[in-house]
Amino acid sequence: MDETGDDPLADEDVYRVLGPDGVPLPDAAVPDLSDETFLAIYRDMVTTRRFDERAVSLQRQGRMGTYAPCAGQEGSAVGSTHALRDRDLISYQYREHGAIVVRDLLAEYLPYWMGHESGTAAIAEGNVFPLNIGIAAHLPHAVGASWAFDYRDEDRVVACHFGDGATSEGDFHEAMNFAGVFDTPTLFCCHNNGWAISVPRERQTASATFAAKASAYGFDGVRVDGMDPLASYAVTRAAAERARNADGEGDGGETPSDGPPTRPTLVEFVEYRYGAHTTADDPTAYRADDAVEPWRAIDPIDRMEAFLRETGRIDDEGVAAARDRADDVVADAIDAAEAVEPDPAAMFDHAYADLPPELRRQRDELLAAVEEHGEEAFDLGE
Ligand SMILES: Cc1ncc(C[n+]2csc(CCOP(=O)(O)OP(=O)(O)O)c2C)c(N)n1
Ligand SMILES: [Mg+2]
Repeated sequence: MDETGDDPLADEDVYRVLGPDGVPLPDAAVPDLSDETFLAIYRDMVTTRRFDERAVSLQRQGRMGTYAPCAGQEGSAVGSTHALRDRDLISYQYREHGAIVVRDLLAEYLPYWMGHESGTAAIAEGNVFPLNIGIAAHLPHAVGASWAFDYRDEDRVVACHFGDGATSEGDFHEAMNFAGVFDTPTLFCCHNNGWAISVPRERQTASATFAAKASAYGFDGVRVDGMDPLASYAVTRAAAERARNADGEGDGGETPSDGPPTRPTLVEFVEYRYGAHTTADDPTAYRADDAVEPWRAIDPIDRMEAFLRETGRIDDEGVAAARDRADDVVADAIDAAEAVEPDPAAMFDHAYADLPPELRRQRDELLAAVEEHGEEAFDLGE
């Protein structure tokens, strides 16, 4: 499919549950979920969208650093995370904020984007690895973590999120190969949003699809509409079941699998990034303004809302309540993040167990200057 083209629904090999108008497609298997779970998926997407709007605004006001917007990609992040168990581990790139919303970790996470290391430590408590900016560098670690779960006979899987651009990195291929050979319980969640900054999907790979790459490593690849939260849920759920240790006995991680069914899966979420790559990017430099419109027409939140209305699960009041709730959750997270008192010396804390002499010198110099001039002089307090 031409993901940057006019018709996002043209490809028939993409798994979907909801049509563009939110009505389930003929013969679609709507996941058998409770009303509460359907509503939670909707609410979490609404909260993710609100978070995204506020985060961009905070950056523009100088209250936050560079930020990677996720509008358009809520369906895949939220739908897939609802398909996991709480003890399953999430490892992600930097745009799948919806996973954090589902895990209810916004307040803990936001400080990261404001430059505080505490943001990454806290989310680990919720089984989320720190986000990763070095493209694809987290994939071998995610496979290693899933291998460890298998080795210890823990019934846990790892959902590892990354972009289409990440598939061109060596780390992607090393991780995929290892996962295939050792049958690790890994879900490779590739977010094909059409772009890697200014590089379009057509320049990223000559493969027909990203999902097709899985066959080179001996396991399944599947394409799913990432702007359809229910399809994203269903595909991730099936992949997670395939990854789980069905007989409760790990293979000890020492021997390659002795045949099908293989356990890892590569899931290609076909979707689109509505906004800029980051707040430091200007997409008008490389893509037409109206390229986004066909994708907005299949917006994940609109489709889910239409589905919930159609099936009598939500009405105007319920929609207003979800939006009010999102405003509150995000406002509380921002208040909490802005209340964090940064310790200027903490920036030296996390790279080395023993600080090298030159960094020790810089740390001492900083502390002496803060002592002499006060924190206000460095704009560290507010
Ligand atoms: C190893 C490495 N090389 C280059 C970069 C610069 N960089 C940051 S984001 C990005 C594009 C990644 O695209 P994709 O994986 O499709 O993710 P998306 O941003 O579209 O979500 C690049 C090349 C980086 N962060 N790390
Ligand atoms: Mg991309």
